[in-house]
Amino acid sequence: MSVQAAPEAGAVHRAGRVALVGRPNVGKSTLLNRLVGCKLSITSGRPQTTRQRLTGIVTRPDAQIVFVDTPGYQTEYRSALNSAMNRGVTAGLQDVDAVVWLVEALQYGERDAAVAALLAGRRAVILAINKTDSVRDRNLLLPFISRLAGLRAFEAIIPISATKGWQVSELLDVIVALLPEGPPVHDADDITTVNERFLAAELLREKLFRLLGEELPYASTVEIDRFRQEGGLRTIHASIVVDKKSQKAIVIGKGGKQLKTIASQARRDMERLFGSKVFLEVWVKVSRGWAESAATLRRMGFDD
Ligand SMILES: Nc1nc2c(ncn2[C@@H]2O[C@H](COP(=O)(O)OP(=O)(O)OP(=O)(O)O)[C@@H](O)[C@H]2O)c(=O)[nH]1
Ligand SMILES: [Mg+2]
Repeated sequence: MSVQAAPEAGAVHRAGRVALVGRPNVGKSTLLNRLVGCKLSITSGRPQTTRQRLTGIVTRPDAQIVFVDTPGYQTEYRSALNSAMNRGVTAGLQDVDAVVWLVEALQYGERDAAVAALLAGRRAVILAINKTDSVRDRNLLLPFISRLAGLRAFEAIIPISATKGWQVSELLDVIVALLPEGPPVHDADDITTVNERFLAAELLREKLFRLLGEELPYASTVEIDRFRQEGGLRTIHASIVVDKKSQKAIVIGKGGKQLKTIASQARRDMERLFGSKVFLEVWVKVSRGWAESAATLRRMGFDD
């Protein structure tokens, strides 16, 4: 935890909410983690990893920013879950002071254009061109930026790399300048407004996205059945919920090996984030059609 310098007397302090939006897989959650300085939001090489909004708080002497990581905006509706995820993007755009729209360097397509349409008429939009570290021919970057600059008005266009941290502090400075003056709302040590129960479910869900193949991550979710904190130990009972019996067998793996790997990697992440020992028990449950069930989605916290 960093020690915050006391604000100078008479110095301007800014505070506000800022949404991170973009098509799936552009690096919104990676950027949120980079901004906050710890692994808070789950990430994977697969699209649609983030399903529900999550906040990350950045506090510095002159500003406090609440970043809202949103699900990747989708143009295909495959299930009630997908629709709920898109509603989450729209809800995430409400009551924000600025928006950071992420696109991937040299990769502007139809799904990005759908995000542009979503942002039509909005002010205080910053364009962050991410993954510039993977651009081999740097000469291609400038024409790409010029092309995007013609799309709409931007407060700034900043090429960044969320994984390398390139130009992220410059991005932060531009964001801060757009925020209204106001006092900090959260404690300097707070890094999020979501609870640990949600974070624990997410860290376990990340392992499904990272360790399981093909459709399985999309056919599964995680529910926390028990979350207890006693002194320096958190006891967490979680269920991985899948759609079919055959999927349950894959998650468990031969002799339970796969499930063991999933659980131990998730536990390590939880211990790092919570700064305590974690006792994690994981079950696998079959719940047919969970991604289509409004009641199940509501129970999972899709409240919009
Ligand atoms: N090379 C490179 N890869 C990146 C960068 N930022 C993110 N990635 C990778 O892109 C993939 C997607 O990152 P996420 O942060 O999960 O993307 P997201 O936009 O949150 O995705 P959804 O939640 O699915 O919408 C991961 O494999 C990241 O490691 C970057 O700056 N450079
Ligand atoms: Mg994400």
